[in-house]
Amino acid sequence: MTSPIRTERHDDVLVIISDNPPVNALGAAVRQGLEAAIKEGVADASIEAMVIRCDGRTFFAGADITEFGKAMVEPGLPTVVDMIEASTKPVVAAIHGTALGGGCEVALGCHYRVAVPSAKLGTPEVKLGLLPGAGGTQRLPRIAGVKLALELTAKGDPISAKNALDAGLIDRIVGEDSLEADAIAFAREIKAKSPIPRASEREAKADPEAVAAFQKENARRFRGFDAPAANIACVVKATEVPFAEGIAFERQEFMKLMMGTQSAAQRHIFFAERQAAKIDDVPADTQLRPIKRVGVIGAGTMGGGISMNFLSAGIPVTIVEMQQEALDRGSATIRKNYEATAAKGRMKPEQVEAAMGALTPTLDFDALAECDLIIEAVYENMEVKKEIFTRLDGIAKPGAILASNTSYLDIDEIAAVTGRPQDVVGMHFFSPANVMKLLEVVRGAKTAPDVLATVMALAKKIRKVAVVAGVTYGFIGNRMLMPRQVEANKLLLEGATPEQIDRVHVAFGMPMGPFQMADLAGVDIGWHRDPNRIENVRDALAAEGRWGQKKQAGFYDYDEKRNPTPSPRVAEIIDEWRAKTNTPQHDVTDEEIVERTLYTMVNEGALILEEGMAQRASDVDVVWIYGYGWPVYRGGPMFWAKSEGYDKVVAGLEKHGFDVAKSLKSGSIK
Ligand code: 3H9
Repeated sequence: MTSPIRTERHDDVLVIISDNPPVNALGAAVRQGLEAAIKEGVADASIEAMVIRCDGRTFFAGADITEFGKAMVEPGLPTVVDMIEASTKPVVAAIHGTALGGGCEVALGCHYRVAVPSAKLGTPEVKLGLLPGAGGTQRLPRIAGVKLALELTAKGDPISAKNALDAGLIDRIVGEDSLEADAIAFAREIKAKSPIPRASEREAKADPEAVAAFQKENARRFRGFDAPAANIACVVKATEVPFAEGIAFERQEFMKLMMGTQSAAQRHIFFAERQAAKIDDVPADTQLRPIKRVGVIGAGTMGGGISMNFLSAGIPVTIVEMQQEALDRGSATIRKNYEATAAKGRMKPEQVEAAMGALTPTLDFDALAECDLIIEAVYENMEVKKEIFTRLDGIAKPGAILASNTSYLDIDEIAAVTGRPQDVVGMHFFSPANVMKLLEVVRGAKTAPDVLATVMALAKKIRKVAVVAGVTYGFIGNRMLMPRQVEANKLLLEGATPEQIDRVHVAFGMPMGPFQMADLAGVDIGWHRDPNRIENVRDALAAEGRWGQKKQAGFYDYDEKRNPTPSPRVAEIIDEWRAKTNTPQHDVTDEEIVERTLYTMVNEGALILEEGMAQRASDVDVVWIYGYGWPVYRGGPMFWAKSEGYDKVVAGLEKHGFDVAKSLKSGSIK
């Protein structure tokens, strides 16, 4: 097999080039090639400096994650990085694309770094439940200081070339289209400089105040995760002990994380997210339909949020409403949201104007005729949706994709009112639609493969994680939410409190429990608004005006800052309902809450898979991670069930008399 590493001589400079598509991951062959190339450069008397660069779309994007958990093939990445640093001739990293993780560590092992303006550098290992394990935690604080090292390692977000230059992480920004030539010229400038700067020989200055401030600032973000604390500990260690000792500590912490369940879960999600984009019976090279303009019907919260996704990606949007007032309100909300983003410095004023300039608000339904994709985002009512799709069928251009944002309703029934059911698909965005990353793409019985492929590709463009779901009530996410809701309500009557149930969910790692979620979304949602028809605790709360946070009263009482406290009135209402329904009480344990509200979701997920309503278990996991805030360190409900042990989950379900899905019982979930 030919090596992915080749060398080219430019008189006194040896250029070492990696060509390992798609992202130049540092697999065994790349590491072996790098080792050999450095040896070649050091041994050759005519070579005075070396440049390392990559072909293709990016500099090394990190260690090869597919090798994790398998036997290590020598040389390991730490050895390669040390060897680069130990070179007696200066080595320059020439960076384009993203120098991530092990890729960034290779660059830190080099004596100098140059990058094109569009390049990014980062150590995202923490997002895989890991830490930079090839010397990154020890070299970063030595080169760029403790503060930036903490930001990069414990949060994992990359920084731009400009910021890297300001922080001393790179030495020069070079021409976007002349990386190699500029890197060679740079190598010639520094080749005679002595001594060769080696990160391991520098000192990392302690900054306990910065560490304390960083921990405090990010406590919420890090809650439940093991890896951020390990990253912080390694960076602090760099300021306390000699380099070699720091490296030994880094290795020990890296191995601990690598063997743990959190990293396994986070790596599972990394691949699950990418796998979700693939549709088993739709070839990857399916010809896509061009989407130059998107139409959105409904300028409410959902329609506005959906529109923002496309506007932000530079795709013009025509938004249609029935009343001028609603249209104006919708457009104003979009502007307000963009301006709020700009105020936080995350958007430039001209970008706000560009996005708003691409928005065409109109009352004229016929204006949708020029759109290539039209998304209906009106309220959940089948008759209304059918009427809209009948009208759309009459005006949309041939080949336009007609999508509904319904969260529950039958896409096939909607498609059937059109003469083009092959062009109809569900696009279920999650609220707030401009923020939440999940998109459920609902495949109808007749949805054409190229429609699916186009929507999946578009999802990536608007930075969503898309998952294909079949036509089933609530699709994947909301269908699994239902058993959780039913059981949580029953548990209230049987003796649990909203606080206990929510506490168990938050301790598990969910952003909030079912009752906190009800209060946030609105207890009145789904209520029939008939004060004479009160069928459960929730109706009773709604009938009393306890609609949740917006009324400062729901399952909890709230102060003006929306801090919740347990409500004596809610306890009374629950008591009344216990009496009314003659529900016997017992001591509800936390374990029972887990079994009845979380295991039941797993069971529903298994049924969804058995019915073919999701393609694979990892898709179900992606839905829950990106749509509902399931803790990523538990890898999604199906991964979690597997790591808990299917037997344990089955026993927990059977204990409470649930019918267990066949595939869960036999452990054959895929
Ligand atoms: C590490 O470095 C540990 C060290 O500190 C210590 C070692 C001792 N390995 O995302 P895309 C695949 S940990 C293997 O769709 P994009 C990916 O699965 C690593 N495969 O493209 C996909 O495959 P497929 C730290 C990888 O342009 C294909 O490449 N580094 C790796 O949207 C295309 O990926 C990271 O965590 C990998 N490292 O985004 C960076 N990376 O086509 C992880 C990607 O079969 N990578 N693949 O589905 C990324 O963030 C993005 O892939 C990147 C490109 C931004 C680079």
